[in-house]
Amino acid sequence: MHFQPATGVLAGLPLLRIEVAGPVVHLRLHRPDKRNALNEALVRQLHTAFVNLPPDARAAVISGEGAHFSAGLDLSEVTEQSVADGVLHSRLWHAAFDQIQYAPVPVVAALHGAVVGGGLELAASAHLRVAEPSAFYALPEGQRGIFVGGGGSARIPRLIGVARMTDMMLTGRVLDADEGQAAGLTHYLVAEGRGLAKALELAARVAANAPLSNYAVTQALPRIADMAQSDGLFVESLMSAIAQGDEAAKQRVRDFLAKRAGKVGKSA
Ligand code: 1HE
Repeated sequence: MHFQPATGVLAGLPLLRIEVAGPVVHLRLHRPDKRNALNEALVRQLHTAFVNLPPDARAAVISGEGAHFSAGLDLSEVTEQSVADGVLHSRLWHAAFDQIQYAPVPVVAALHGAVVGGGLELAASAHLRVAEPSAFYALPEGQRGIFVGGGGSARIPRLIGVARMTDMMLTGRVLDADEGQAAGLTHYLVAEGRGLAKALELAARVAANAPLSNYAVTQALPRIADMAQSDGLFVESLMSAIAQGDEAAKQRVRDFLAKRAGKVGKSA
């Protein structure tokens, strides 16, 4: 894949390095001296980036520069915060991470080193997670006297369950990359140094799907899972009919019937 620096709004976000290769956008957290700790500026820049993805983007990858994905909340910014500021600060994170979860395109996170606190909340807002063996996961909020504020209480239990998250927060338990994979935090565990390449490969594969079908998976699927079954089944029927009615779906089905498309497990 041949990456070029992003242009326009995406080029003016100094705490992110954003590059584009065809339909894939790669956003790299770029605060390695602070272990990609998420200060307010970086959270705002993530929001701006995901609001302004190029119209022809079909998938995005988030990674972290340096030895760690992210050390979470920038603790230097919280010491003097009032209660009211704290609520607004958390809502800012929610806006940014919602923009990732509900982005127009699927998002893959490439994880290595520390994926802790708000860093894990950020990773949980992506749709696919790839880890290297150096990755470790923790929620040190309990030890710091605070609580998750970046959507973690809503998203992380949906990945690993309330019981595991309770353990991580009460005891400070750190999961290594194998434990994170077994618990369901990550989808893929690859060799050290291969995480970004795997994430980009997955993004390219996802980008080749029909966009509306991807949109249904990332937007409708988690919402249906939150609904009562009869409501979910009705929404499924609507989403399915909408996706099926799209020309991209019709063309793909015609291609399969004409033996121009790959069989399951094989490319065309
Ligand atoms: C930071 C932060 C940070 C590093 N805020 N400055 N997150 C945490 O509790 C994790 C705290 N960080 C660590 O445990 C370690 O830094 C790491 C295990 C991630 C990495 O260790 P290491 O040895 O590679 O780096 P370091 O020497 O600890 O840190 C390098 C610099 O980054 C140093 O600054 P310097 O000016 O002395 O060079 C650190 O102070 C700085 N740094 N992490 C601020 N987090 C929306 S609610 C979310 C709530 C949370 O995320 S709570 C979890 C917070």
